[in-house]
This record gives sequence, C-alpha cells and structure tokens, in this order.
Amino acid sequence: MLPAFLKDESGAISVDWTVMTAAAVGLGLASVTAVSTGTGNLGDSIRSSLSGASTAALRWAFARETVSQSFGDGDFTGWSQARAGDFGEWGPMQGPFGRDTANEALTYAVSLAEGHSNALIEFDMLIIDSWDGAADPNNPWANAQGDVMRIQINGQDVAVEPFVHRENHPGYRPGMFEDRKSSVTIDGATYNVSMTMTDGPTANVGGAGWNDQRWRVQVEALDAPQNFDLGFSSPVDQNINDESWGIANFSVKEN
Ligand SMILES: [Ca+2]
Ligand SMILES: [Ca+2]
Ligand SMILES: [Ca+2]
Repeated sequence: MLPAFLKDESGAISVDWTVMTAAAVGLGLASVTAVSTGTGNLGDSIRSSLSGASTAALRWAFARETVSQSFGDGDFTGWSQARAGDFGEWGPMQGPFGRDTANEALTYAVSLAEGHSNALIEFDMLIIDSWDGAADPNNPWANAQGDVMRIQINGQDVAVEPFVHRENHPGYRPGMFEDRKSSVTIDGATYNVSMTMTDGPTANVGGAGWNDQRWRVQVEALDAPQNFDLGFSSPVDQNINDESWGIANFSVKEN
C-alpha cells in the first residue's frame, strides 16, 4: 500500500492526507477519551499538535447542517429582508445592501434545535465596489468610523471591520487583505468571527466599475441561546451604487 501511495499524484496524496489526518485525529481523540489516565503524554502531544483552526474544524466535522441557502431559488427563510441579487461569476446573493443598513441591520434569525447550544454560521461576504477603508484624516470618502461592516448578535457588535478596494487608497492599512479574527462574549455565550479573503480586489466582477472582493466568513456561537439574531450593518458613507455588499452561500451547522 505504501509504495502505491507514495507514487500517487500529488493532488491525490493531499486527499489521502486529509482523510488520514481526520482518521488519525479521530483515533487520537477516541484514545484520549478511552484511556484518559496514564497516557497524559499521548493526550498532550495530540492536543498540542492540533492548531486552534483544526480544533475548530474538528468541532464541526460531524455537526448537522440545518440551513443551506444559495439565494438562487427564492428561499430567504429567516431573513428580515429578501433582496435577490446576482453577482455574475460569483453567483446569486442576498443583496446588494448598503448604508441603508446603518440604522436598521439586515438580520437572520438563528433558531437551534431543542438541546443544541452551538452554531457555526458560514457565508461569503461580497464587499462590492469602492469601500474606502479605515478612518483617516486624509480619507475624504469614509465616515469617522471608516467604511466598516458590523456583524452583530442581537444588535451588539461582535466584529467591526473596515474594508478598502485597493492598496494605498486613503484609509488603507497594511494587513487589510489578511485574515480577520475577533471574539466577543455576550451573556455567557462566546461568538468567534473569522474572515478570510478568497478573492480580490483584483477584478470588477459586478456592481459598479470598481474592483470587488469576496471573503469567507465564519461566525461560531458557543453556549449560545436557542434563538438569536445575526445582524449585518454597514455605515458606509456613499451610495449603494458606489459601495455595497452582499451575502452568498449561507449555511448553518449546529450541535
Ligand atoms: Ca467609495
Ligand atoms: Ca466611502
Ligand atoms: Ca464592481
């Protein structure tokens, strides 16, 4: 088996590696649970080999996906507004929204099954056109807070992140195209938000003529109430045809 495995194509190896890693991790955890006394070193080494990211992935590996919305079929169940948009090669979206959400957030009502208290909410966040980044005295195109997206739980911010449509624009900061992470505790529940830029801003995909960017966002709710509102609010300072956003490929897992 080993020689064949080694001779395999590199793409196939990465698949095998993923499967083997998952299996090894599963075995490791089973061992930790089964023989938790006397094998502290084994448990510790397995634990220390898991990065925070893979631990989070493991937490959700076998969770039930209870919501999957592509927004291409008219299903906007749970949302405070339905805006069926299409963003070209990035597909259908809930949007575009803009500064119309500064005072009244777009919300999604998360409703977990009885006995469940954890949720992993995942979606693509499309940052469309000429967002102007962080607050900056030399930045005439953003409000005092910057052009930010606020992600909220029951109206409270769990992430407030500025976005900019190109480097070296007023309001650009080094690191703005890198991963964002935040964690907030509200009423004993923990909300972890992570954002990873998956595209751009290198091309004008839709909306107006400015380049657009796509971020993959995860909102992890731990020890959360059975029902809560996930909100999106963007106090950008220019019109929806200059800076807007949308949500795509939305899903919820829970356990
Ligand atoms: Ca702008
Ligand atoms: Ca602006
Ligand atoms: Ca555009």
